[in-house]
Amino acid sequence: MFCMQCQETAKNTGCTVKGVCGKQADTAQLQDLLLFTLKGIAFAGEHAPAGVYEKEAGFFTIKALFATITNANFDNVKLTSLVKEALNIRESVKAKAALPAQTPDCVTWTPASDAELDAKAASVGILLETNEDLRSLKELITYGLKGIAAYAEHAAVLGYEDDAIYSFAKEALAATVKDLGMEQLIALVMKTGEIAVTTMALLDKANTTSYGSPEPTEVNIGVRKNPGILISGHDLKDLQELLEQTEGTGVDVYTHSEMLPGHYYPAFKKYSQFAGNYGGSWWHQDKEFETFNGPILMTTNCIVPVKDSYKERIFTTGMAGYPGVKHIADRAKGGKKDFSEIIALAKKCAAPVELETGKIIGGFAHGTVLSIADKVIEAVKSGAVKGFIVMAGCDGRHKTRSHYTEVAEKLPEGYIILTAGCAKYRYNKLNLGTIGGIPRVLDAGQCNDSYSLAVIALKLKEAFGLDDVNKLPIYYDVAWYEQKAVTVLLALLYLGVKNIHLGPTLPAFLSPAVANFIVEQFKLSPVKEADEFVGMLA
Ligand code: FSO
Ligand code: SF4
Repeated sequence: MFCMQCQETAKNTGCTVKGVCGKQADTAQLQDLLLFTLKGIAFAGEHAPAGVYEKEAGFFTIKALFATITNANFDNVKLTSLVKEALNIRESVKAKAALPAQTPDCVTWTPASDAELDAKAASVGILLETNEDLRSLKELITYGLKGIAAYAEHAAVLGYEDDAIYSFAKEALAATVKDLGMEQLIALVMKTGEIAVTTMALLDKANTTSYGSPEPTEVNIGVRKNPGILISGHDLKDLQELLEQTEGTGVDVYTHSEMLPGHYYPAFKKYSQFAGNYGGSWWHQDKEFETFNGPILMTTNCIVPVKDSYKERIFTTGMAGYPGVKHIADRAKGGKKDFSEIIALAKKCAAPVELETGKIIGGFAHGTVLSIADKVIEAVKSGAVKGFIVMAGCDGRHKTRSHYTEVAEKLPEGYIILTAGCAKYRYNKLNLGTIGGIPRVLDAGQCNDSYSLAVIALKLKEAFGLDDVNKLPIYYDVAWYEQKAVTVLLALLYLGVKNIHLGPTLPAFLSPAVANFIVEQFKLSPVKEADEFVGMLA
């Protein structure tokens, strides 16, 4: 195996024996094989009439890509079945395509037996591309596309799809098996950023149309006395159906990590059993799932290797999967998922152990912030607010991530943090106070709600009559971990944001030449020491 797609990759170079995330070599290779087959579908799709790829093959592709995101699916049985389904879809697309005489291996390779799957899986990894700069750009596009896929899948579940996203998946995946040069690939990197914006906007529309605009909300971080179900991940439709099905059962529902922003949506506030948020960011789950005592539902990625102590009470659903862990089946067309097994199990469990008490506040997506735009602009003009620091993105285990806590603790007077994603857990319980009634940590929501932060910046640019978003007093100190953060980063670059500080390390998949290009073009820089960063503001 060779995988370097996340920030925690071994020695900041690549995982070669087993993933730092817990992914076994055979699982990593099956994910490589899945990507390989998806490229075959895309290449064939480019030679088929318009519309053959879009919708069915496109939707399958985004689901399959989602399964390959860091910490999403560790289940070889599921990955193998996705590979087989991909091969069938490829054949049906090929049947409608006029293929050129020369086609890449991914278009023609057909296994005679399951044993051939494993052999092939070991030979189609990312090192197949031997030029490190071309590989770097192809992986940058692929990882950006994986995040786009996850966000597009969430939107699609709520009934919002855009064929342009599927067409882009086709273009991007097919490009990785063509003989393209640096310039063409760089153009495709920028297009990845453009489609990332399109996709995050679509998901924003899907979420806010379905559940209302997030509003400022205090979320309890203590516990009640009832047994509870803990829901994690990003899928709001799963949250909706779990809340509907737990009503009146005596079982409470708590959010974990990236599901915290579920509390900000008006539609979920009517559920009295929606009790609060339990614990911190994703990587604390091995301890927090133990003390939670009740069942846990993982709706998307960020599963850490499951411990025996809670293996019997953790469930996956959607594209998440883990060997030996029960999986809640997809909804039948027009139907709902059935969470009755989880609810029945919860009733037999003890209430969660209290980890902390108090409240955290969030719900400052673009709707809320722009509704108080006058107040914000006034505060900037009067000097009460000197600037904003975007500290969005992911959390992770790296020790140097304490940087983000340190920056928050040392935040000079007059500065406000804008956040989204699980990076916020590094400082969202610090009680940093308010400025003229505006909290000093404004949490827009999940990592995809970084879109909200971009909308806020663009609107402020307009309100201040500026011609460049970089002239605003907004500083970017972004943390990344997995591929959705790559998507968010490419979206910000596409929107023209410069001078982003990225940490805790620059991606291993950027070759020196590609890293140089991005640094020069976008003035991106590695994270600074907290004192240096804060000193730059004061
Ligand atoms: Fe965090 Fe995980 Fe949202 Fe990511 S939970 S790390 S960018 O999956 O998705 O922010
Ligand atoms: Fe390593 Fe990250 Fe890949 Fe897991 S996802 S194998 S930790 S690079």
